[in-house]
Amino acid sequence: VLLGGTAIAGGLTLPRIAAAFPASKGEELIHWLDPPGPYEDPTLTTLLNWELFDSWITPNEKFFVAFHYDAPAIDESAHVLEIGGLVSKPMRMTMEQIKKRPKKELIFTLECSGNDGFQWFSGGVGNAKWTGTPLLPLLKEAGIKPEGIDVAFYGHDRGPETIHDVKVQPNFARSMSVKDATDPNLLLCWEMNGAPLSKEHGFPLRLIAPGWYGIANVKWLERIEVIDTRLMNRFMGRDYVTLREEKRSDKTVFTESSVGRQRLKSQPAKVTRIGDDCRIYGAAWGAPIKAVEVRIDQGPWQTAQLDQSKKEQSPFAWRIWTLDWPKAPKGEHTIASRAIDTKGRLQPAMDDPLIAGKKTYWESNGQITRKIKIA
Ligand SMILES: Nc1nc2c(c(=O)[nH]1)N[C@H]1C(S)=C(S)[C@@H](COP(=O)(O)O)O[C@H]1N2
Ligand SMILES: [Mo]
Repeated sequence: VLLGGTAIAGGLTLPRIAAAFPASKGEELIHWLDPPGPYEDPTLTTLLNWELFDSWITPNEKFFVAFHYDAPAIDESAHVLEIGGLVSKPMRMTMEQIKKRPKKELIFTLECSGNDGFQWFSGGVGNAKWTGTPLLPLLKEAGIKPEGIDVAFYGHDRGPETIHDVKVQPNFARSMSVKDATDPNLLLCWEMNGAPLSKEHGFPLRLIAPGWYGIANVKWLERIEVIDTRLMNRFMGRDYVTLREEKRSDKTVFTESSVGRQRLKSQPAKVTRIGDDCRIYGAAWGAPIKAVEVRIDQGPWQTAQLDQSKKEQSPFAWRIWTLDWPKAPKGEHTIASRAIDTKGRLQPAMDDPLIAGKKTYWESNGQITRKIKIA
């Protein structure tokens, strides 16, 4: 019996599903043969364990944390957000004033741009409901002057940097063009999944920039400054730079671009079984998802089933997918996935020039292949 392209007959033990979670009764996890290695970076913590992936929303205590200097302890009652630089009306706002503004909720899958750039770095991604107030009306009140071309967002955190032999202690900062910074989806956020932001996730205030890699989502936000050049600090122009070798007719050129917008990606999260029937679970994000395809060993690309639960879909959130694998043969197998967005673009293969020619570890959105053994 073929139902919507998935072979599900009465004899199979895994029930057909509209929503991936919760698990069906009796489903057992099969561990991957290639788990990520132990963390090698103390500034990245709580990475998501994909084998335990069981909810669309990532609970706060399972949401990865990334920082570059430290996580400052900020007194909310003393915290002030400044909006300055090339604006007609510079502003200073207390948290109390900010929280009185119109509230907006948004579900956004935030991924660290280094995620999957190293064998040990997996699970630097999570999906949360962020609550705050839209940035755009504030920028309109402040009035960006016509000569402003970039909007810089400064965090409270700072640390030592050496730039051309000069030792300084700059604050963390990122910027966006005026066009990108005035996108109505940007939020000044103080709640994550209904709870106040934790110290690690940016208490008392952070920027949430849906559609952008983690780095753009400035935590411990204390100053927004409109400038007439582009901010070219460590997080825009030095460290967070993707270097690619590319072909231009008969020449090879090197391109260096600032890490910015999220890229289309998918991840095979885990495999479960009931008897001989297996189910592969995963997530896809980085762009509105049209489809996900899964390849077992060297077989054909099969269309995965996207989670149909209406409550678990949102334009900036990941989409959960499953592929049923009835009567999975015993032995070792590889499982790969690729996402296709609503514009028809395909997540690149590892040998696609975009990925193969990439020299730095940022923006590793190539197709991920995992290994498993069915006993
Ligand atoms: N002020 C500040 N904001 C920051 C960072 C930082 O070091 N300082 N790290 C960025 C990076 S690299 C990522 S991936 C995200 C991680 O957000 P999370 O810790 O809430 O998951 O925060 C971003 N915002
Ligand atoms: Mo990151």
